Amino acid sequence: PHPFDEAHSIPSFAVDSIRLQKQIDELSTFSDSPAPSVTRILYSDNDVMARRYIKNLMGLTGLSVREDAVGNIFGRWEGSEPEVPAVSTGSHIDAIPYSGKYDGVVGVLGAIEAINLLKRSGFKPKRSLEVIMFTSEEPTRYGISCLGSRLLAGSVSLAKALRQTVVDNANISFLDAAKYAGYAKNEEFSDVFLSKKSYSAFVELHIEQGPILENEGMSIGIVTAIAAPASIKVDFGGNGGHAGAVLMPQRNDAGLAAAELALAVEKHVLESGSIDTVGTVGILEVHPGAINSIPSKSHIQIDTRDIDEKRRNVVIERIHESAVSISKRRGVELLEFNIVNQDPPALSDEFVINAMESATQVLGLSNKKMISRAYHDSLFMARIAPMGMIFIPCYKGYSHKPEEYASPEDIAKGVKVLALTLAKLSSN
Ligand code: HGY
Ligand code: MN
Ligand code: MN
Ligand code: MN
Repeated sequence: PHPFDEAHSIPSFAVDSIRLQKQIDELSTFSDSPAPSVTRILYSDNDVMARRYIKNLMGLTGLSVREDAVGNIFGRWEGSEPEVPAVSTGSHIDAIPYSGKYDGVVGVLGAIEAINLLKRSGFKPKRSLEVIMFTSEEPTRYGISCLGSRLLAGSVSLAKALRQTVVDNANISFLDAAKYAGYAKNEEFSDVFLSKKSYSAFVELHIEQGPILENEGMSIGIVTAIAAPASIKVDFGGNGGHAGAVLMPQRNDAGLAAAELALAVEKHVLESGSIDTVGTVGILEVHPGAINSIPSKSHIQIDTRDIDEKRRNVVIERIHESAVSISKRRGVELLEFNIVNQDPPALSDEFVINAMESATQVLGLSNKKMISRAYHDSLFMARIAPMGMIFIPCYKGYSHKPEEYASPEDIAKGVKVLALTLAKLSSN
């Protein structure tokens, strides 16, 4: 029998759910917003304390811990053949404002528990196993999604931008923020890049962030592909002025231009011809933001995605055309139309899918193949290693809000599938 069978038949092949839930609850206290919400922004004090918490848990699990220049954290369990490519797993712990305590966290704390479970069951990996906590999966502070995993996957343009131009809206540069948190010592981000042979596989455990598994009563989602995300920043400029004294024909209201573009985003998405195309204007700011002052500037950020890359790119072109025509018609200046990222989708690797599927069968868990509409660090890890994702159900599919919830039982099932998948992938 191969270790895959041995591991799960040992009675100790059980998840310590009490301890894992305690860790999820403790980690959620490192937050800039009051419970039950979680806000944990890149390199903030709470982010730094949460990172220490994770490094401590990795140490207690017997993993050797290293961090790279931007704070991707790696916990390694040396295998019997340490020179062959390792198997890795992981996710993120940063949290967008007023969100929940499971997004990303389940895939970091759950991965550490999966290692503990394999150790308790006497499993010995041939390939080393690495748990990764990725820096800044969320775009909150610098508008760059999956910043840590993008770098690991070798983004030269990002490595350059982080050193030179990236600042947050408090005008703090990425470099200064990274140094504040104890990173970026030698200011060289290209040594974060991983070689394509670093890992033989990468697997991420994550809550579904959608209602399908719960609605269909399925325990596990086996992700076959991750949708193609894109984000755009747009600024309009007008003359502003007195809300009473400037008559309507004399106005070029930057706020109304932004509002019209937001509705145009919805229109172009709905006209794409597919339910799989989505578009969101999650940020819409007007300046100066006074009730009796005509907005002289507006700033909007657009998130649009699709599982079909070409269809998504058509939507981006139409949004750009609308921005130009709105600015002409309203006499407003289009100060910036910046496509921050326009990423391709990623496909999961067949061999990894089979390993996850056989793990669910061995455990007798219902499972469903599905697409991830949310993006994840897996989207970029897929560029340097065969990738797979394991989904667990979450309450009503809620995510990116405090009502986000996954039960200890569902989390335990996900951790066991992850543990068995890691056992199989690190034995071959
Ligand atoms: O937005 C996303 O898809 C991810 O949850 N950050
Ligand atoms: Mn077998
Ligand atoms: Mn998220
Ligand atoms: Mn996430």
